[in-house]
Amino acid sequence: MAVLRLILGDQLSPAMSSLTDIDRSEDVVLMAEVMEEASYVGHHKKKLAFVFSAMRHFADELREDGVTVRYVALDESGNQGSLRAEVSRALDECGPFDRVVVTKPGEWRLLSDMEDWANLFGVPVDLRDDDRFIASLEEFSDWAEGRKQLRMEYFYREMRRKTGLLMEGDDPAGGEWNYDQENRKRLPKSKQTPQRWFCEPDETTRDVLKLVETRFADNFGDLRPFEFGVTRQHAEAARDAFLQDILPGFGDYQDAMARDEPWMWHSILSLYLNVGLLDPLDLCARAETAWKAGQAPLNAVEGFIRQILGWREYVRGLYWWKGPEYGRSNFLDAHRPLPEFYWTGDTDMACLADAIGQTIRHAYAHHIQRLMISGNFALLAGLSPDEVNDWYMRVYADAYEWVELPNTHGMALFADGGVIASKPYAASANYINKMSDYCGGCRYDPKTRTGEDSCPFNALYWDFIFRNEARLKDNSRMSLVFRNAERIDGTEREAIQDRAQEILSNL
Ligand code: FAD
Ligand code: DLZ
Ligand code: SF4
Repeated sequence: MAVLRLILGDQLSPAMSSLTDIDRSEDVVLMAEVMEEASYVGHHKKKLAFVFSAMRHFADELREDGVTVRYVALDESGNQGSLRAEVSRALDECGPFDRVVVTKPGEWRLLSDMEDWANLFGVPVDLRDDDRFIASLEEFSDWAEGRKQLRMEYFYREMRRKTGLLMEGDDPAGGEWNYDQENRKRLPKSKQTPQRWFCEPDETTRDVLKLVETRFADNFGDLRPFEFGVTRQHAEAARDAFLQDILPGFGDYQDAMARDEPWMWHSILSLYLNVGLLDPLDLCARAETAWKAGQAPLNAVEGFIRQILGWREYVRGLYWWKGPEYGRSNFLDAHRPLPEFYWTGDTDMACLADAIGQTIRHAYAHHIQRLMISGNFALLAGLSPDEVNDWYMRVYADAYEWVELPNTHGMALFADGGVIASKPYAASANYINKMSDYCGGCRYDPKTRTGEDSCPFNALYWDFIFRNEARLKDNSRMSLVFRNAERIDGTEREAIQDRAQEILSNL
């Protein structure tokens, strides 16, 4: 008998486990734009347009391949508003079906809902593993089980061995596993950033833009200009342009930031990877080929592959391994509400204004901006992890909880007490000044920590260290910081704390 197969908005790949055994003569694929998914967080307008348009194009791709697709658009009359209710309606209206097949979603929220569907509908629901990742969840838990520390670097080495990527026999290519020391250059004044691949909206995207404009007018962010690709061909064109022109500089400027330079040498491919328009292993293999062909240096290619084969796989494994409780910890007891400028970019702090401004415009900030600007400020100011997680879920086009939560909760906020990071990524203006040109044009002085012109990151940094001494003192990686803190005499300490209080109360 026929099977109803549900495809979610971030499952846009013909190789989904839910499609492998499809019978084109009788099965139906259901895809539905629903308010529940569009509003469980208030997504950036560009993310909504990207997901809906990519879903519509993927439905066409399946139809061209002979698949029967039932596509429910958001503004279609009769839209039931949730995936659950749309599955129920499809069972009634297009059946009979002897079962529902779906690949597991990328969030605990939706997975626990789906686990009730068989009872609710009275038909078996086959929830299949998502095998678009390089490591299975079993492989991750086998690796993680019993370990005292879950450092990404060791997981990454396992992944290199498993895939053979950048390996010479049993050894890493070039003799080192990690070339990060070579990847910390500041952007020289004379250096031009490369041109990027962007795309004009087609008719389908134009319809979606009108829909988002009317139905989500109050959501965060600018909708236009809308320049993301929305099909597999687009994603592949963006990938090829990156591999050819930009990958060679990826390593050198991986940690650099510059005003009005949102992209630097980053790939802008996470949104395509996360919805299934690109395959992570294939992308890594293509980067390796570029190195073998002499088109990109090893430090760039290793750095890029590590982000995908290492970080992306690691955070996904960790999200599922730690369970739904992971996001509830608050190790640093941080409760301050998110300041208004996170929504508007309206602040005199030039680094934050730049990172948040481009987030509003592009639904994008690169990793160092997310970690060391908006994330670092949230950490130092003791912002509530719930509010910060919610912000990161709302503002980026690539945000899905399996990848957002470990990065924000664990890496940026240290709210998990050190599951992911061996110490908090706390930094003063010194780091930002070293890695960017932000401070040059800022109203604040990056060199001072007290006084009304002193950079807020400085007083907040030391206040963070003083305030969290009891929690962090036993961390051996913090010992140098605490030795430096001891050298700050009582009067100076008081002045720093007063300045921090002043900044915090003006937030
Ligand atoms: P590049 O710098 O070109 O990196 C190449 C690819 O590696 C990315 O496309 C991405 O797939 C992967 N990658 C790189 N770093 C990470 C990482 N730390 N974790 C997982 N994958 C990584 N990434 C998301 O995809 N979605 C999120 O919601 C998200 N939230 C984040 C929140 C915070 C606080 C931080 C610090 C990082 C977050 N990241 C998230 C990771 C990273 O910042 C983005 O993947 C990256 O900025 C996307 O831009 P890009 O494609 O140009 O990446
Ligand atoms: C992100 C998103 C949005 C905005 N809308 C839809 C939708 O209308 N229908 C759908 O099937 N999926 C959507 N998605 C993606 C889901 O939210 C995503 O599958 C889950 O969060 C699990 O990762
Ligand atoms: Fe940011 Fe401080 Fe530098 Fe201004 S001085 S750009 S606030 S780090």
